[in-house]
Amino acid sequence: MSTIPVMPSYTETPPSNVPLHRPICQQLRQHYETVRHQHMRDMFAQDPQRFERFSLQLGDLLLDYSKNRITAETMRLLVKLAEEADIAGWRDKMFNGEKINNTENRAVLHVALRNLSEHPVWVDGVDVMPGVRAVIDKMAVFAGQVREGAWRGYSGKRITDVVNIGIGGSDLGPQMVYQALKPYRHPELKVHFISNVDGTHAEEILETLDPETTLFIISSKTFTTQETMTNAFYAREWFLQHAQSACHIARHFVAVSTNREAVAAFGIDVAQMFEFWDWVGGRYSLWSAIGLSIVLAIGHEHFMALLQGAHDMDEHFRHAPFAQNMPVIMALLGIWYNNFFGAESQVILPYDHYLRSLPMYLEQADMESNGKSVDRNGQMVDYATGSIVWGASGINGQHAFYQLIHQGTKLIPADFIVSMQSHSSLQSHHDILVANFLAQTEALMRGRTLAETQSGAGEQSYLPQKVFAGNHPSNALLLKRLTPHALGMLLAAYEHKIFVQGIIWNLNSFDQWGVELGKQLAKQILPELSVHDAVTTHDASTNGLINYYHRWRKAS
Ligand code: G6Q
Repeated sequence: MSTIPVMPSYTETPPSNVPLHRPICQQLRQHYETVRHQHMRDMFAQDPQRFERFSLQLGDLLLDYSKNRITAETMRLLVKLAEEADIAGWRDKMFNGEKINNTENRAVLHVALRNLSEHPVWVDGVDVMPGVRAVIDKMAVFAGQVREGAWRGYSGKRITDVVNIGIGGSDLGPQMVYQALKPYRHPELKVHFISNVDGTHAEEILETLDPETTLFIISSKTFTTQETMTNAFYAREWFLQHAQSACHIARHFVAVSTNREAVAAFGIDVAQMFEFWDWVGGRYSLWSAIGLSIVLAIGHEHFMALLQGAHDMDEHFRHAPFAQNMPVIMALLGIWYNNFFGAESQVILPYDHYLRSLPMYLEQADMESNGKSVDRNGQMVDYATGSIVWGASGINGQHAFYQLIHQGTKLIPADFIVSMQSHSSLQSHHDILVANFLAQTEALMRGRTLAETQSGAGEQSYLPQKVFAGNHPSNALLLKRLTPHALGMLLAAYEHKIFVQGIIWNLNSFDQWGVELGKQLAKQILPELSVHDAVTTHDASTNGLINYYHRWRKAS
């Protein structure tokens, strides 16, 4: 039974490096006191095997975590922390379909969506795998027809454009994967994504499209999300203005949802609905029918390779010992900085143009999952939980925000994600890209001492400004090539990293009550925007802003 949490006073400094209450944390804290004074430059000098010791290769994915402020003892203690938190037990509960999302009484089974083994997965005594396979088959058949031109628009023309209308988890994943796997796309089928309820988003996209050759996917788990439904109704209206008859909707609108009734009420035949289930969380749903736009773009076989990559990572996560377990290691390093060094954020730096949306995707995956201050038992936590996750294309960031990572006052652990082989034929461009990634991780780790600065060719003035302390931690995640399989592995590694951290922090990573309040208030405020009289029912600021909007709304 949950108890009412004691609300924290936000005038106090929020928890940053308050230790976790696990027995091993006492030792970890003592250990931290020695490690915090050590410089990675010296650690590398003392141990020529450091790269071999602290790197892990899994298929076409290499994790080098040697440029972290850790020793062998750090990893030993952190692995004990994972054991004490019973990561293995919770992991098994997840894979076995137990309802670990306690506040919504749901299983958490995105892993079942990519379970390419023969093993059943049970939820409430029912094996979910036949249903999962049936939807994959249905997507394959439909996507095949559209891609081959067998599925035609109402006037007989082939489909050239697909528009995914969805938001949050029903948008960010498919959009990121569509961008990442550009080289695998069908040459004559473009996918567009409408998420924003700012009307310019829908207008800008639709004005470039021909209703006779456009297919809409309305992607919404609930089929009630205000932004998505507003855009979906607008798209239907736009389409009907041209097509004139509602009987043509069947060739141009399909739905991805768990809500049959709402899909039917919208006017889409449920035979054209691609189903998924309440045990798939929105931000974990790209592997489900929410990935329909991906299947249309890259085809069934490449989609299966994406699932296979994720499944391979799932198997690794399930079976590898913690000390050689990629997601577990990534999670423990995050805990080390978050809960012992007091780091507040983590930066994601892809060195691959096609992965430029990955930071945004991981922002949601991580922060919506672990951005919580009440634990799974309803108690207020007194330690730091989810990090602020941010980032952008690494090479562009070098010319923008890296200054703060190198010489600011914050400790910001970085994940560098790099493809060894480019999809571009411009090898010399790629060499420059890789050289920059290497230079940055080396510079972050080594820094530049006063002596090195003095002996440099540059001016001898302003030496304090030119010295770099270094000792900034980073991981390097190297993909041999950005293929569907490698992308599947990478994304699943991050998902499990988030899971492990959530367990260590004793959180339910799979609910998101924090997003509900804003949604409810927006629904209350909406009718107030079009009334004639001044609004007085809110606080002075909100009233003032609503009434200011009234003025300009009338004027426009
Ligand atoms: C994800 C979140 C959220 C959700 C969107 C869209 O985990 O719950 O981002 O995906 O709010 O919801 P619908 O798919 O129900 O429209």
